[in-house]
Amino acid sequence: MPIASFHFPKGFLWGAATAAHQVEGNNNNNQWWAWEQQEGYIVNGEKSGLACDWWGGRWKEDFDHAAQGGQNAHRLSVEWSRIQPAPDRWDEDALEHYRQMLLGLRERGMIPMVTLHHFTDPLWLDDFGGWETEAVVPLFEKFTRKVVEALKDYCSLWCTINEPNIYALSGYAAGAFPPGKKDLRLAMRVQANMARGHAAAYRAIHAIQPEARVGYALHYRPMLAARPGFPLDRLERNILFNAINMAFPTAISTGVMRTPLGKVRTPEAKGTQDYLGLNYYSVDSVTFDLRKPGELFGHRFYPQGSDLSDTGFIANMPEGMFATIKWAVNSYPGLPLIVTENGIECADDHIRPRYLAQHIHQIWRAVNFNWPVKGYFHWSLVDNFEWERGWTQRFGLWELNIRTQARRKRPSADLYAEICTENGLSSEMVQKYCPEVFEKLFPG
Ligand code: IFM
Repeated sequence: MPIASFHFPKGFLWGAATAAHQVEGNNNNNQWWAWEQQEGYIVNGEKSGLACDWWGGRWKEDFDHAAQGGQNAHRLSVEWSRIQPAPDRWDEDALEHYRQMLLGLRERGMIPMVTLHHFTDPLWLDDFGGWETEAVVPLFEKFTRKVVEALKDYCSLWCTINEPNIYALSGYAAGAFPPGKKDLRLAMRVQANMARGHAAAYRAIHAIQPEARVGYALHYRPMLAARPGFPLDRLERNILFNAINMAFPTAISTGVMRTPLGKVRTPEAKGTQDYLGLNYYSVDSVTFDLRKPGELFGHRFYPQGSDLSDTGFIANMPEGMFATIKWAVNSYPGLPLIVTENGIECADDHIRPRYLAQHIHQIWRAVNFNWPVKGYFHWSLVDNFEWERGWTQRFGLWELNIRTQARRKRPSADLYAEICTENGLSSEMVQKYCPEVFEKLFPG
């Protein structure tokens, strides 16, 4: 058996990612909570409820687990509706709560990365149109200023908006997220306003904290034409690829958002990124499908025989991680990259160890080309509320019993702890946790 290891550069960030609404519990003043109370939107009618009870203090236990597992960073988000419960009111206690959490990370030797917007909006914002109008831009900037002033002593790594493409497309084109609209033109307008909000936040953060590093997290989906010899599949692949992956990044890099419905000017957004956050999960196969006008005539699926997660939501396709990083390097030469999310849902942990090892291996390949990947945040630290899929998806390194709030460590948590502690992945680890992929990673 070869004895080898894939080492990462000194100072590489190893952590997990979480989001306020998914872990805090009782976040009852935002649009997602309201959506959950209505019938028919969430699988099995499930609700976020107490979530992982972080607001009740259980973040301490979870941060202990992360720190004991060798993680040196953690990505979390703050909840706008807690901090600004009404347009004319700030909740200083909520800000103090977040200060304690960031201090808690620092005390445990972990660098905080704070996301300002992760899918949720205060109800008051939602009431007058959320991100549908440009009026949101100064409001988001004001919120950002308040948060950064309050937390700047503990955090200098900021993510303005998580997955603006998913927020806009799921809420305004597919209708699976609130407000459940199906209007592609509106989805593009929402994304443009998010680019403007991001730009305003970027400048506000730098004005308060010149040394800050500010970016956003893009959900990037590599795509393949299902039948490469069939021109309509190739065309469709390009249409969906551009619609899903490219609108927001073009707004930020060029100041012009390129969408399937035309261009939108966002000049203020040009150049507003100090790093790019990449959320990578899987690769889609695409066919042209006349029956799907609402999805721009495209059907996305995983090919037969894919290594699928419990509910088929994610296929283990590690080469897509390398492709994602390569796309970012080619698109934005020299821009630092952070893998801000990557993970798989699996309650009994039979697939996660190989998913983890194979994806870390692909990141190592990228790092070996001297590509500037600075960190990796696993989604997620502990099972949490998975939006329209409720509690049916278990993404945690740690299992959560929703009824008792008890946590139980999955074997993947031990594997990830060894990776974080060693700053690399070794053949012994693969042999111990996922021998089934040993030959793939260490060909004899
Ligand atoms: O849980 C989500 C997260 O909120 C955003 N990125 C994808 C994750 C898994 O679906």
